[in-house]
Amino acid sequence: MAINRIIQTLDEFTIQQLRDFPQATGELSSLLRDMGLAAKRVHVEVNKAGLVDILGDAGTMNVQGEEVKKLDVFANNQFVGVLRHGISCAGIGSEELDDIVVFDDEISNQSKYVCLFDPLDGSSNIDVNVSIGTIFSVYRRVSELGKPATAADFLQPGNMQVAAGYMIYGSSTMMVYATRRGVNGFTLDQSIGEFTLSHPDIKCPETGKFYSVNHGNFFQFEQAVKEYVTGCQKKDKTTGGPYTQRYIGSMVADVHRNLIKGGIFMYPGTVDKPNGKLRLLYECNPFAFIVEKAGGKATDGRQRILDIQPTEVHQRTPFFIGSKLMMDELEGFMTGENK
Ligand code: P6P
Repeated sequence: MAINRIIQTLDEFTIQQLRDFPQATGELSSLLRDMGLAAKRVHVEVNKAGLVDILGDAGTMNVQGEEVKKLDVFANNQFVGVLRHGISCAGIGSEELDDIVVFDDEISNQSKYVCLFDPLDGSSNIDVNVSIGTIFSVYRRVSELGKPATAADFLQPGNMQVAAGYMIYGSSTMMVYATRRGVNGFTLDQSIGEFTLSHPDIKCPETGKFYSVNHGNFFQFEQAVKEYVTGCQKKDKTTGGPYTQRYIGSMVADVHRNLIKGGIFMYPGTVDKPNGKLRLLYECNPFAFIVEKAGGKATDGRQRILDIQPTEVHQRTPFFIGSKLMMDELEGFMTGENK
């Protein structure tokens, strides 16, 4: 029996979206395709990383006589490059760069969007072959088209995102992104070099069995967080515990698993780092947008992540994200109801 399996590539999918929204200019679709192109280039290098001895370590020359860059610098250059030379982005903010980069050329100044990204999150895991990822966030500019982008374009609350996504470079390479129309996942088919739709209309299960947190920080958490984390480990009327603890130490891998299978990921504030470790603009906001579009929730422990008004590009926030019912359980502890 012939298998009628229509393989839709990322390009075909984004163009199809345009057919459904004739009034769209195509700039956002073009930006998403640009991100996919950069991700394919990063995929190639990340998958060679285990062969560093052949390529030479970062800072040395490879067989082509090119300087071998640290992979996160390489990844950053790929994403900056495709966006700078595209038609859809007026500027970027990156975890790798101290300040925003305004492209300020005639075409870019006419572009409607700006983009923030962490080009290679978890890169310290590369040399032990743990999945890593790219995380990105897209905003419509608030500054005047035709002129250079401004800082205000980048310091918008997460609820103003028009799209957000991530790539995970793991057992397979995937690109998952959300727009106001929902969340879709694409897996890189290396036989044709294209991202193909593999996870249409992703929904986060209302509850799950996984809780993800770095237990090494437990005694630094505030009391309510300690009580919730303890509640995750036992049969307790206030949680659906005992849950299974899964924490890879690579945010994209941990959040991706919990998005698909259900669960909660936490990076709480600690005594040493009251605002936690994770960055609001290019780590927490994108994932909060994606998980909320999939039916989950994301807070800083007290307020919705997407409602936080940013004040600077690299600011950090405590971060709790995942299945709705598990997030509601946590909220019960944070408000004192689940005493
Ligand atoms: P810790 C990776 O360095 C990262 O930014 C996230 O990907 C990950 O979730 C977190 O840090 C892990 O931090 O302190 O638990 O090692």
